[in-house]
Amino acid sequence: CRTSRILYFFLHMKRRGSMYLEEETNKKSEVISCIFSLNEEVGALAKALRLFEGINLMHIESRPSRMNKDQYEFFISVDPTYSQALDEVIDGLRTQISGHVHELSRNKQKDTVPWFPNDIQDLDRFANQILSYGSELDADHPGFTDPVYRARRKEFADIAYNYRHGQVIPRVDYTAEEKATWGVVFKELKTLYPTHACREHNRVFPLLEKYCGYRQDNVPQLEDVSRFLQSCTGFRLRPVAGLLSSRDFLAGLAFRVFHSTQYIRHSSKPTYTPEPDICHELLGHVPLFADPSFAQFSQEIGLASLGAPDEYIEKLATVYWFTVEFGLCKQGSEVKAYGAGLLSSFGELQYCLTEKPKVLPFDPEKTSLQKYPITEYQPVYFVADSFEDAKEKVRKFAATIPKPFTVRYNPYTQSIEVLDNT
Ligand code: HBI
Ligand code: NLE
Ligand code: FE
Repeated sequence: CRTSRILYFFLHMKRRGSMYLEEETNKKSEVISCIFSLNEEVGALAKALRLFEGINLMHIESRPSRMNKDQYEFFISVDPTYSQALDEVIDGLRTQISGHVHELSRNKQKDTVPWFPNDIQDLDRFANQILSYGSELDADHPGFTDPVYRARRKEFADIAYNYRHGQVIPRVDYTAEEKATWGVVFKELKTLYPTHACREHNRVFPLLEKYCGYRQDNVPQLEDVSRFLQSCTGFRLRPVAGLLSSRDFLAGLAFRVFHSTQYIRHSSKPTYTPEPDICHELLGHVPLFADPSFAQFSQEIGLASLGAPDEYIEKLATVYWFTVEFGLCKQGSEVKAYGAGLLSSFGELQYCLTEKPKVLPFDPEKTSLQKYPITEYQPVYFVADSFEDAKEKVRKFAATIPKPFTVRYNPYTQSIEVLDNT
């Protein structure tokens, strides 16, 4: 419908504006706009524009109306300091000029919709928005006092900073020490997967060994894995220097893009690290992104996050944490791990299926409020009945997020379509 095209256009406007101005993500739009239509009557536009005298117009654009071919539509943006005066203009347009007037961006809710990527290439803008800067490790990190490790992390950070969508992910020659760390993690986890991992993970793992170089003595390359994933579910990897904000990270999933670290954990502590690293991404996440049902589940969390208010981003991030990162799942009469944080930690994978942690049924409404530690084993896990069931529940939860529009992903154009709800 017309309104959805208009809103779509409007959101694109904001995006372009913010690209040039380097605005904060959550900054309100800088202009207020309206669209009005006029009959094809000589002098109608001049008459209408007279109403704008004394107002700072910032943009005007015309187009033939698609609804009525005798009409033209005019899109106008004004400097927000003239907000009051625009009320009068709109009144005047409605009463003195016969056209239809549609106000944009005066609705408070629409005005504060946080920016989100509309196109897969927009993800390039996240590259330098890393939370705890790539090589700036926290003081309690095992690599903090190791200058060699820190310098190496900087090399990986530079690959990620310079990466642009569509490029081949640079290959890395892992050092003997790095390969040894991978080897320990790989070997220990492989003995646990048959009994502890969900069946989807176990189904994909042999394919990764066959096609992507998953071996104890080889660290697989992101590019090879990304190509494999694209052929399974359309998911792809892009290198990232470290942690992104929840908002940015979740937005990637809407495009079936997974931001993957490329560095490896410090060799002093191979069986558990609080940070994502290549072991976590390749052994924990990748096998499940190759599963169609799980891929869709992940993308839906991503789509739900686009334009959501901050408090809902936090809730969605928590849902993500207790599913994609630390989820347990019923399979037949057993409970198995499908969360990547479990599938990449030899220690926690064993621990999570013992009697020690508390286990609750997955229910997004409640799960989204659960507090959790990020540097130690989880005290609480949530069990889903199945991916399909989890997806249905997250879908219902997502519908409660207040947004003045709905989104869907167009895989042909790799962009987000925005549909107005009002
Ligand atoms: N950033 N690079 C990266 N990798 C993650 O796994 C990740 C992230 N940012 C936030 C995040 N995970 C989660 O804690 C959720 O907030 C989405
Ligand atoms: N604790 C996990 C591991 O050691 O592989 C990483 C979790 C990242 C969120
Ligand atoms: Fe992860």
